[in-house]
Amino acid sequence: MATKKSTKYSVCTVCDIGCQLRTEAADGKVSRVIAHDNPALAPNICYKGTAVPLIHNHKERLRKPLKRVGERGEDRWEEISYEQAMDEIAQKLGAITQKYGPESFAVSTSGWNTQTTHSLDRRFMNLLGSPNWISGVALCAGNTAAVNRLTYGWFPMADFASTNCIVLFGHNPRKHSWTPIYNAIRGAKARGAKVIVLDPRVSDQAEDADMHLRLKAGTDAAMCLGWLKVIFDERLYDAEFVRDWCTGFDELKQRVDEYPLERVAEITGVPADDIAAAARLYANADGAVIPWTPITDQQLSSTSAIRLHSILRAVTGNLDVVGGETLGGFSESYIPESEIGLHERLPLAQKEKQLGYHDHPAFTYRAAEMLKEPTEKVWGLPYADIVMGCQMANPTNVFRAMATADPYPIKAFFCLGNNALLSYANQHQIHAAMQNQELIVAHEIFMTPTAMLADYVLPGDVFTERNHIADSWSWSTRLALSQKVVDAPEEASSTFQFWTDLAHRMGFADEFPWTSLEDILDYRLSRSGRTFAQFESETFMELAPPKFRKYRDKGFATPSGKVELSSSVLGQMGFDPLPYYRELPSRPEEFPYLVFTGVREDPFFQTGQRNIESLRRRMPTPSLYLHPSDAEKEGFADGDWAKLSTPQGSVTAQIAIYHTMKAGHIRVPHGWWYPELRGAADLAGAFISSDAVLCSDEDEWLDHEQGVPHFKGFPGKLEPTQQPAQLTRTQPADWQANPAVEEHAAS
Ligand SMILES: Nc1nc2c(c(=O)[nH]1)N[C@H]1C(S)=C(S)[C@@H](COP(=O)(O)OP(=O)(O)OC[C@H]3O[C@@H](n4cnc5c(=O)[nH]c(N)nc54)[C@H](O)[C@@H]3O)O[C@H]1N2
Ligand SMILES: Nc1nc2c(c(=O)[nH]1)N[C@H]1C(S)=C(S)[C@@H](COP(=O)(O)OP(=O)(O)OC[C@H]3O[C@@H](n4cnc5c(=O)[nH]c(N)nc54)[C@H](O)[C@@H]3O)O[C@H]1N2
Ligand code: SF4
Ligand SMILES: [Mo]
Repeated sequence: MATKKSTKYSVCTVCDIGCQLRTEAADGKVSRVIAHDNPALAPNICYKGTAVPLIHNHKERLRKPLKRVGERGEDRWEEISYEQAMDEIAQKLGAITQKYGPESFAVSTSGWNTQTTHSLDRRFMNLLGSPNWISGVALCAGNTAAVNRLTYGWFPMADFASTNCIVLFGHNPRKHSWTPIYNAIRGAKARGAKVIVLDPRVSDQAEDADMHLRLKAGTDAAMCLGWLKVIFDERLYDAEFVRDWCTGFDELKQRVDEYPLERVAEITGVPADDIAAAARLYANADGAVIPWTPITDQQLSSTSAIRLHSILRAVTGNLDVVGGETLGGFSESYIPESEIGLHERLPLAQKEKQLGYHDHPAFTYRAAEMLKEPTEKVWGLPYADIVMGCQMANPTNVFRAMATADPYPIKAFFCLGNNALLSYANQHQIHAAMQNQELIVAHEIFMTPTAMLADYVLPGDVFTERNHIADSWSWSTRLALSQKVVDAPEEASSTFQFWTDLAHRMGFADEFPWTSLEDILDYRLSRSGRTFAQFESETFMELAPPKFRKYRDKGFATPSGKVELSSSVLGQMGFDPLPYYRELPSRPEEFPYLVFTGVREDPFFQTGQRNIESLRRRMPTPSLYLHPSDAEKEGFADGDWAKLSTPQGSVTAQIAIYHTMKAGHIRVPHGWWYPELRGAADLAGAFISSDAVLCSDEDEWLDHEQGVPHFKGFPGKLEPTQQPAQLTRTQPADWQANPAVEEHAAS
């Protein structure tokens, strides 16, 4: 029989950078992922992307809605129909919000993999009355976006194409990790751009950087204050821009004077001369960028560190200029999610109940309300969900409320495309929080540890099964076409469908008029006079031509209309309006190491893909990186099993000795669980090696302003241990025959 083949344009959602590529299908199944046919986009593809047929056609992919029959977390289910599941979910959510108030409903999601939510989650929650939406973006670009707004009203995008200097604070894009950014950095270097890397380790980017400063983990804010000291003392700043467009320069200068280079050298462990040389290289470049980095959004001094990046961009004249960092604004041809979310419909009294609003408000509605007027004046809409992140609840506060009902109960928790149990700090608390729920719904493509804790697990569709136009959640104005190439499993849904069907069952039908994904895409394109079908037939990518120095027309979207070196919003919320460096809490003697999470693993995205055999073969078990001198001191050889403990908890993994590690530091990987242990270990081994077990969410370990946990240098110690008995199963042979899953499938 002849094979029926088709090839479509796709935006890959295996990771969150969204490469544009092409997908082929044969006989109704995704068969191959290949590079884009546009030469500029063709290099943007990695081996996780090419593994998509293995992921989307995987035998363990969820295909039927499941309802819990055993105890919560026991992983015993019955299949039910989608319609039945949605009826029951709506009825239960209605009863819970009736009893405890709408704020007792919380949602955790990420958004880039589910892709087609179109902010209907926020819309539904805002109409229902719940402000308690959290996301992985609270520890990633979303919170960085929110904090950037405090200084100049938007979240800028680095102009890699024209820049002459790139400063990477830890950020380490590689061939198989955020490939488009890796390619953009390579392109800039080939043009002669300089690269400065600040990383305790000799990372891939550090290896061939022009300068590498090996700072102690967690000291980025102090490093930036040192750079500013040099820039101010040597008058390397853009005096005209500072005079005309910045507030608070004198106060900032006074603060910076508290950080002479000797002090900064002492804090960071980097010689003063190197700090000065790097600051000069950055400030003197004709067009320099500090691209977004996750390092500073997961630190004790996170708000200050992110603000300091913003301040460096501004005072060196790199804001909204060619080769610097551009402020994009909303797309004019695609209705932004910020508008669809209907944030103005949530009453202030409900916004004030948002968890985190009072104690850690920087990315909550509290800051958003203060930025509302200037945002509308400059960018045309009052609420800006940049990278989805600017009016979120605080995850730690949410999990605490779920576990303890303090300050009020949260009793319904929905998790969509997010493995929440492993994806925030203090996994034991998240577990207790989930155990204390009356209703948990997971929308997933695989049975994750988080989904195992749910009452209902709904199978999601994947990007090869749906039409979409990907924007970058208002970070840039790029619009990219993603086409459906095969049908989704019959009982699978998109998140668009899920929220629409729930809203229709709960009395909001009028506010959810869109009947299909194509229908809402038509709506979102309507201001540019096109339909999805037209867009699809003529465009694979659209990017509004950049305009520079736009602030000359309407100012910056801050209360003063200027770049606020001293932040009026932080000041009004009762925080230090100026950036500072906060010392780590003192370390108990028995914990001699600084532990940091991260160094993303090439074969996996975050907590995903451990069940994809071709990817897992590249990294069968998790490793703790250690410097040779520390390994010798502790008596470890490469490959030994070790227990890593912090005051918060312990995990087990294998020692990997690297001369590129910084002595005194241990790296713990993020997101490990063992899909092959389903049925053989509690929650598929979710507590054996997961970094979230180690990270504290006690107040002394949280950034003050945002309440984000410190992932970059917390106290730890190592002990030798045996390979956990369960992990002897983590061999490729076992992945083929997984008795737990097969038994389950048979039952
Ligand atoms: N402890 C700790 N927490 C962290 C971090 C850390 O280093 N340590 N890192 C933080 C960072 S930087 C980020 S970006 C976030 C990431 O947080 P998440 O985005 O939640 O990351 P993943 O672990 O990839 O979880 C995504 C889940 O979505 C599912 N999925 C994939 N595609 C689809 C789809 O199309 N539909 C549906 N319904 N589901 C899908 C996957 O199976 C997976 O379980 O985590 C943050 N949290
Ligand atoms: N293959 C693959 N690619 C990915 C991901 C993935 O899971 N897999 N995840 C994606 C996501 S969501 C993100 S957020 C990015 C994250 O990826 P990156 O931005 O590259 O960040 P990490 O890998 O967490 O850490 C990068 C570097 O930070 C250094 N570092 C640790 N602590 C500190 C510190 O306190 N200060 C400084 N300056 N450096 C420090 C580490 O030594 C490490 O070399 O990767 C993206 N790309
Ligand atoms: S870097 Fe790889 S996994 Fe990420 S979007 Fe691109 S192809 Fe997909
Ligand atoms: Mo991230």
